[in-house]
Amino acid sequence: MNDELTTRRSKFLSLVLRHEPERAGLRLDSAGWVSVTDLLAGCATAGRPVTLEELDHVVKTNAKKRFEFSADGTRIRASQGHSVEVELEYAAKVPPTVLYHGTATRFLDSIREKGLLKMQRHHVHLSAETQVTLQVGARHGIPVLLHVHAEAMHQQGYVFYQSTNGVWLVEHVPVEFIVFP
Ligand code: HQG
Repeated sequence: MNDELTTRRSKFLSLVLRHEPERAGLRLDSAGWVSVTDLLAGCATAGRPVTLEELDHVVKTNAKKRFEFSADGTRIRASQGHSVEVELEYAAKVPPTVLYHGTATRFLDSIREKGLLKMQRHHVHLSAETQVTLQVGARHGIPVLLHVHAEAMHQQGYVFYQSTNGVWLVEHVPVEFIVFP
């Protein structure tokens, strides 16, 4: 499968597994899983057919590891990034001292006022590295990297989770824990 087709498949899977499962006639279970068989059938019905081999390829090669199979391989879900109601059941985890958030300069005034908000997602997304994080910011405008004092937040009782694909998740980052450039 060429890169363009893989990206197209991945985008439709993101749409179905995170935001609009009904587009493929599906319902996610409470932890975001759907049966692989139902997904393939649903994609075909939606006019976006995908084979099991293609699905495997997308799951394996996706740079951000957006999707995961269940241990027995019969179910699939998005690892994070949902707008539909799901409980991903990640265990709370102690974060490193500093985590990063990539955003756009045009949001800075609002972030200085309200801290980092989860917006349409279930959590604020943070990362332990800076490269991809800047690209995440660049999706929204001129990118800017914020440092978050995650360990200090943890010590004050904020609960952090880490998704299967390594993204750190937290409900809210109050402004006093953010270092602006
Ligand atoms: C900003 C990608 C104004 C926030 C990535 C961000 C990530 C505020 C935008 C994942 C704000 C929300 C998430 C405030 C936060 N005022 N703006 N108080 N607080 N914002 O897309 O973090 O490709 O929902 O800085 O890898 O950009 O989906 O979040 O710019 O992990 O797999 O509001 O998306 O993964 O935008 O990206 P998003 P994000 P996927």
